[in-house]
Amino acid sequence: MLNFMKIELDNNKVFFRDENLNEEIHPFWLRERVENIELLDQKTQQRLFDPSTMESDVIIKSAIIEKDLLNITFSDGIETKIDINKIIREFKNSNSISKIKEKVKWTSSLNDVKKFNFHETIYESIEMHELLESFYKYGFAILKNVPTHDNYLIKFANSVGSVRRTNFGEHFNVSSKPNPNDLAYTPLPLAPHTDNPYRNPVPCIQILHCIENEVTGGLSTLVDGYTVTEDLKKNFPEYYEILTKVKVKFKFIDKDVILEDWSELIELDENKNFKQVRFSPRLDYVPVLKKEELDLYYKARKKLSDLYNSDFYRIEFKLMSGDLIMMDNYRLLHGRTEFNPNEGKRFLQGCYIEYDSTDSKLRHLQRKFNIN
Ligand SMILES: O=C(O)CCC(=O)C(=O)O
Ligand SMILES: [Fe+2]
Repeated sequence: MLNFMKIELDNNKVFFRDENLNEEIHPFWLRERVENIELLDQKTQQRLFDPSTMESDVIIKSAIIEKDLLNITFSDGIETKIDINKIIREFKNSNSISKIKEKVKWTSSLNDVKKFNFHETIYESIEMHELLESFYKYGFAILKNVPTHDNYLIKFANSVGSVRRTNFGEHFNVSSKPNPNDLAYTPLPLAPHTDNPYRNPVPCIQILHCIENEVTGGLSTLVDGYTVTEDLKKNFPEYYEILTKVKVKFKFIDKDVILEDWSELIELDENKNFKQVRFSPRLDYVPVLKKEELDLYYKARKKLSDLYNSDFYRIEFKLMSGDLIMMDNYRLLHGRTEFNPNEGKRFLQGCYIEYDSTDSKLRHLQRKFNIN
């Protein structure tokens, strides 16, 4: 698509053109993008002038195109060369990683997801790019042989993003303990859920690192909330409709905190596309709606729960000591099967990171390895 678009000149005016489009580019829009050494700090790529203080009535005195460069002289005397591909990319509003981030739907038959092997220099390697690419495709990635000493999880998390601290701490220790403030800290089974739906914003990515696992149960489970959402939309449109409309309250309490947030179980973006799922039936409270509406809501939530809990969508695997899993908490649901703590230790460490720094890491690796 990008290739068909052209920048053309007409009477000292600059146009975006393709077979359906003939749009003049505002001269000031171009003037804001000058990259001359005295106007743009070459290291930071930040402007050394402030366009918000300037009049926007600048015009183009002369313009020519030479290969991929647009040479312009503006009426305020500034002469510049602007990379045409850069402006076309901006016009298309193309995000450098949006293609990589396209989701691949999966169900229990998923079996070809590559697992990665940790080494000390992985963070700046092409493998890390591959890992993040796979993470965005499937919503999770597994790395083996990650050091299990000294909360290494935090070093990992801060090397691919930055840790989002919560009331559970910078990281949390998942093991069966006395007086737990969350069912995660018991040997009970955990049905597929998303974490921290009561937080605003909800932490984007959860990392779980297995330190020890000596029990036969305690298998990790994952479900692709994106696949389930799309299937629900196709097969049960009425249920999809109400679950994307009704906001419910999610609430977490312990002796120090009362966290609350309201959201739909399936949240859509401004284009009505999938944005995020939240599901944690231990913590959700639907408001008092009309009885008929609630009737539909409860049926819809039951269907959603049946789908999330069905064998058809769930993968199950055992995390071994050193295994680290990164999961998209806006897309995937995770859980675990029951285990018997008398069989031995099961100890995971967990933390959260945000998308922005992980996106940044992906762009950085893309630039470093010249990947388009
Ligand atoms: O024990 C597990 O495998 C997962 C526990 C859990 O859901 C969590 O830590 O968020
Ligand atoms: Fe969880």
